[in-house]
Amino acid sequence: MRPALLQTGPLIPALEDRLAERFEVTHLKAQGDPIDYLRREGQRFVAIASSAAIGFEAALLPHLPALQVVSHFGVGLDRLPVGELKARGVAVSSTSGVLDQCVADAAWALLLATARRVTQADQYVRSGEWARNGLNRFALGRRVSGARLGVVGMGHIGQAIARRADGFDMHVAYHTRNAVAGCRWPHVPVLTDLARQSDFLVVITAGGPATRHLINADVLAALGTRGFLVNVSRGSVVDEASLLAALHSGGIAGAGLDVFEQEPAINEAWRTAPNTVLMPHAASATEETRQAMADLVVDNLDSFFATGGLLTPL
Ligand code: 8YV
Repeated sequence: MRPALLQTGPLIPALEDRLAERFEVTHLKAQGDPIDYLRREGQRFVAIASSAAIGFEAALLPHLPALQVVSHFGVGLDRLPVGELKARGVAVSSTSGVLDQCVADAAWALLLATARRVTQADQYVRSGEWARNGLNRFALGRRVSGARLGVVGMGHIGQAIARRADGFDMHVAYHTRNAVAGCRWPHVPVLTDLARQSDFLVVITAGGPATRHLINADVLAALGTRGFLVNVSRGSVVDEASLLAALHSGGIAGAGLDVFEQEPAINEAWRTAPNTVLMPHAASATEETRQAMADLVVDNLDSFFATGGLLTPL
């Protein structure tokens, strides 16, 4: 009999197919109240396939006494009860390493699109305004090459974002709680100082309680009227009310956002927010990276059940 695996949210079809070849898969979301369901059936499950967007609550764990392994689709751990899983001796893997480059690319897509007003330019052409009024009515963008880039968070993705700035002859600095050993860019211990000295502030720090509203009104004021914010980390890291206020008042120049405090039903106010480019939490959503993530979720499970070890453990 195939081992029982609990899937906590939707995954890409290619991954669901491969899981179904190996496991007897149950979709938790289709079972009504999750605790009621797990009270009855939870003792069967030896594995979980979770995803960074959905995750699951620590309250499920007492009802999963046979759980041995969690293979997580994504790198964000803010919706995963990692401490409780470890305390129960459950092995946990993420898709660390395979999505860094595409998330870094997406940060740059947002940065460039925001500074050079790509979505507004597209609309200017499509609407016929260009033909009617020429280019003079199209508000000028801002120069990226040679500008100052501040990176908040300097893990693998932060470093991939910073490396790309070499091609734009930019001046890079970063903020983390502690300086990252061996990092070639200057560390700025106080976030408002980094914001003050940045034209573009890109946020790629972990989510969770420790970073909640790290980007607040003070940081946005320090970034200033000519500064742009890009967030490819977690919506919780940015105080959206302060960001919306700063965008409407011209307190900052613009923002490129892949993530929001509420997803996918984002605050309605974003629909009319000026100088913003929005993405649907899709920074890692390329064919290549999603395939690599899917493969790694399965390969981690295969490895665990063959050897007891994971390929990319937490
Ligand atoms: C996930 C992400 O792909 O890895 C993460 O933490 O946020 C994304 O890369 C997305 O959440 C799908 O679950």
